[in-house]
Amino acid sequence: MSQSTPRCGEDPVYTLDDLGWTEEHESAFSKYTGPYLAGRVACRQKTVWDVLVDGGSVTAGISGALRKLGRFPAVGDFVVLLHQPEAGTSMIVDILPQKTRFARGGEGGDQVIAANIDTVFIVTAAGRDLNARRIERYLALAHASGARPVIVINKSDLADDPATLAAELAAVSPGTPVVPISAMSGEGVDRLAPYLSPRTTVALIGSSGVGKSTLINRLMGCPVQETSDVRDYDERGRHTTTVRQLFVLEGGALMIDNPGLREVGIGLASAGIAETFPEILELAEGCRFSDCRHEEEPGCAVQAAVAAGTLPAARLESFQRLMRELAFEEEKAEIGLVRLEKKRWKAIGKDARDLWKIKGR
Ligand SMILES: Nc1nc2c(ncn2[C@@H]2O[C@H](COP(=O)(O)OP(=O)(O)OP(=O)(O)O)[C@@H](O)[C@H]2O)c(=O)[nH]1
Ligand SMILES: [Mg+2]
Ligand SMILES: [Zn+2]
Repeated sequence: MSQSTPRCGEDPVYTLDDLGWTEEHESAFSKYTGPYLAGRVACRQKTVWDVLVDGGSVTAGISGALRKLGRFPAVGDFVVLLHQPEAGTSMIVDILPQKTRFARGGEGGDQVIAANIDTVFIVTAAGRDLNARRIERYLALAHASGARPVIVINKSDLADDPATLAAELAAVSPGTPVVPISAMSGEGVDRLAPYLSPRTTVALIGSSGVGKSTLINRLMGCPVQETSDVRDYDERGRHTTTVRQLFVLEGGALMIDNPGLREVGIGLASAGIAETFPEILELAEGCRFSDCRHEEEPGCAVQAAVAAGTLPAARLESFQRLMRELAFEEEKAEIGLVRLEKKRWKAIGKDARDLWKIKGR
């Protein structure tokens, strides 16, 4: 038994029903007879999955067949486990049909990063984070996933007039609920109740530092997630949460905390960079190396623009600072994704527009 989904006090004990199991899952699972268990993925750590099962949780690997097919279970997936208690191990052998999925594009096609989400809380914070264009992109992502979006304006305690902020955002997203709250003080959090009925799954997305984990802690009724303060000089977060994880809230809803920006956010972050530094990305098309970091590489068109005085050096510095923060050890891979994700966002944006047309907006 693992400690994957902590709850204050005793170890959690849930039934499959508590975890959102439905008749569809039951019928898909009915073909398995023998030493099989059903469960829901709470957390993935590279090659090991924490799976909540009836009455506890297990840590499991995946079968060679799934691996070969590139079918890696995502947080929120309902899975079939081959339970081998004598060996003390469990192995995921199947993924049950998904109701919704969050995916990001990649060379090998879509990679599912979270599954079976009913509602997405797009969490933003009063202050610097609040950005209508970013929210539009999060909305497009939510629409593409099949989940229903709700915009949560956190840190409303810091706003002079939270109602005006809410009205502004309501204007960019007709039809999407906008709920100002303070996760810290608890003010307004009860207005989230309509989206938190037992057994429904909510995912939190939003930039680092907006208070996603603080909200989880409040809704859990005790601290399960680490949080840390934002940086004074630009109000950005410190990427405190590093793995995606599903929690069962006090009220019975299931909630997935996500790392801000850096992971779910690869796409979001990259799109944010594309939006914030369009002239640098355009210049970068002229660099000799496609993974040019615009430092000391030969044939760098961005450095050339700085030298020619057409690009302020300070712009390049802030671009590089942001890229360094995003990149960590996966630096090159992630920078390579910028272009890829830019394309993908265009595609998602189009899908979302089509959707809105269908709905007559
Ligand atoms: N004033 C105020 N501060 C808040 C509120 N909610 C969270 N914070 C603070 O914002 C900071 C960041 O909160 P986190 O919960 O760690 O943010 P996060 O979105 O989980 O960030 P990552 O895990 O890095 O993605 C912490 O210092 C919190 O105390 C709020 O409602 N009001
Ligand atoms: Mg967090
Ligand atoms: Zn360059």
